[in-house]
Amino acid sequence: MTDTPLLILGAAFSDEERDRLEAAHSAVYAASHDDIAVLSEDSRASVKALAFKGHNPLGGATMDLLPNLGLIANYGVGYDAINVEDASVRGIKVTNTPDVLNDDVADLAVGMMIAQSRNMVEGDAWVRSGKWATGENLPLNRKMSGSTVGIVGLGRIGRDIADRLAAFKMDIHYHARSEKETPGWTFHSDVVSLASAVDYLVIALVGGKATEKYVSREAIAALGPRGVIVNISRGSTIDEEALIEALENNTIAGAGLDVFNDEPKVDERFYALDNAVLQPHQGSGTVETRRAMAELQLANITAHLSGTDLLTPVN
Ligand code: 8YV
Repeated sequence: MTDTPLLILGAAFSDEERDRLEAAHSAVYAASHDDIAVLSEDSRASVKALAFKGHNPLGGATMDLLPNLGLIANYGVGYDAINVEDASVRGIKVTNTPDVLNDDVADLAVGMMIAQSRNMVEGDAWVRSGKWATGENLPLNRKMSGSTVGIVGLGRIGRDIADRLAAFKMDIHYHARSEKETPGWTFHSDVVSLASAVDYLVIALVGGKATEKYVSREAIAALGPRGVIVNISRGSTIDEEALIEALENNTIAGAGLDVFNDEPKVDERFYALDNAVLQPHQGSGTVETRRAMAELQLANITAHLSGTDLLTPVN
């Protein structure tokens, strides 16, 4: 009888992350659903917990290969890749890694806003190309401090972004399911109204079906020619076709984007846009935070396997 209570699923795991999980629990690794399907019945039956990383969909068909699975521990706060409903009906718990990444994601959102407004990408190239040395100055750009920002989704990460921007003396507007206790900040019950009131629109929504194209073509149009869109959530939360068109036609001023539909195969039209700062979904990508996420994932797995309370359950 095999005794490998942990299945590590996802090619996204680094060697170090896999080693740490394997050092804590006897484990078997699979890059994908198909790799699980070819494991012996005995091996599949011994799996009680699954460590998941990545954005490939994980649904009931995979869960059904593992008859004794009790936990799916996600590496990441967003768990839109996991079909939680399928897990719940099978009595499988799901956990994620909230909070430990808020600072990094909020930092990157603000960093992209400044980089876009102050034309930092071109500024860097300007110095390196020697243009500055020959006396040519970078064209003047745009002041960010003191302007108006709209946060779409005032959850934990949205809140951390807003707190940072308040220190930049920005006028904070937001849209959320309900009005929050945030004196001085302006609530909007819909995204179009929010977009029409602000210079910067920062998307901090959860992913998944319910928020698909939540920032619509109409909202992008409402932002207007001085508008800058920043997205650190999921590519799916905005109408990407409308966003590309708006950036190409300069009907908005620019964007700072860490997430895309179909990433990492980013729509190639983005490559030509000099009004957009593009990042490779690296919001949580610091050594410190990725370590904290890995530790929280492992702590949930250990809790499940030792029969104690899960730290961060989502169902
Ligand atoms: C990913 C993220 O988890 O936490 C999230 O929701 O999007 C990221 O931190 C990370 O890219 C690993 O897949």
